[in-house]
Amino acid sequence: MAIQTTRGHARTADPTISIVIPALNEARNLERVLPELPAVHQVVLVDGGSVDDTVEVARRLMPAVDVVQQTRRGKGNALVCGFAAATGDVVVMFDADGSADPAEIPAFVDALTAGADFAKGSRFRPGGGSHDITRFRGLGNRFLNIVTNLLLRTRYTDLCYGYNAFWREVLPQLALPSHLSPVGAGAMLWGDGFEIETVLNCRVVAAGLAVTEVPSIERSRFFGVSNLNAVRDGVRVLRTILAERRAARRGTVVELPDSPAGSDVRRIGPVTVDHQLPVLTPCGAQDYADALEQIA
Ligand SMILES: Nc1nc2c(ncn2[C@@H]2O[C@H](COP(=O)(O)OP(=O)(O)O)[C@@H](O)[C@H]2O)c(=O)[nH]1
Ligand SMILES: [Mg+2]
Repeated sequence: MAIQTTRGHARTADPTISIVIPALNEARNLERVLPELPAVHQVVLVDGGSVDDTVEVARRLMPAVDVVQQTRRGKGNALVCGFAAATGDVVVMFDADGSADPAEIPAFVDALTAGADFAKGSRFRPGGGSHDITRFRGLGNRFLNIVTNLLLRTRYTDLCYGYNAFWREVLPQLALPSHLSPVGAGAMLWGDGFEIETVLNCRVVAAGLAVTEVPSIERSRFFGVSNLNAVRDGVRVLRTILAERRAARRGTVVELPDSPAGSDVRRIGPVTVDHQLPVLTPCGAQDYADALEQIA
């Protein structure tokens, strides 16, 4: 059955699904995570040059898995590489460490078939939660979330969360940094790091896409420790919000009425997306101070 979206596209009510899994040294976790996954059209594992058996474990447990080597550094670049390899109607962003519960995948897909372009996981909506986030990261996330909502006039409840799903056809509208763009050894482009989630959240709004938040309970990582550095990556996220807002302001922001009560869909657009975001240079306390000054 085809469902008609507000944008006029015919979308299937029974989409094929690509699960994209960024993984950096997650062999032990994949031993548990991969067997939990439902049967889907495609699973893409994006390896970040792991020095453990991440790739071997994935191939052994899931012979049909598509393994992709990322082209630069960082989770964002890994995801972009995975998106480029995805062939399903719907892409599900799925962490390799056990924190994403595969039982929630149908809720994300339901949100998309119900009309959303982007189904955004939220640990802070009723029904959501987290067994993984630290108090410090929780506070930082809340602060960044408030800044985003103020500057971009959004109503997100969980800015920095990696469990999301979207119709693959919206990817061109997000103008993510190409997986093919060359940079110097070890360098990163804007969006290559953990700020990718913020880039996505800002760009779906700038592109006027329909977003539905899906309550999600984040489980604890099974083994190992997070690759995220709360201060360094928090600063990257803050800089991202400011840059994305500058880009969005160059376009015309038209706020359309909210969707029917309860559906939690909001549209803002049309806004042009800035394709000229700078290469992200290393940043420290001074950048943080500068960024705060810009907000003030
Ligand atoms: N390929 C790849 N995966 C990464 C990279 N950084 C993080 N990941 C993966 O992204 C997911 C989330 O990372 P994690 O370290 O758990 O961060 P957290 O969930 O924000 O604490 C995990 O599956 C990681 O293995 C990277 O640079 N490359
Ligand atoms: Mg994690």
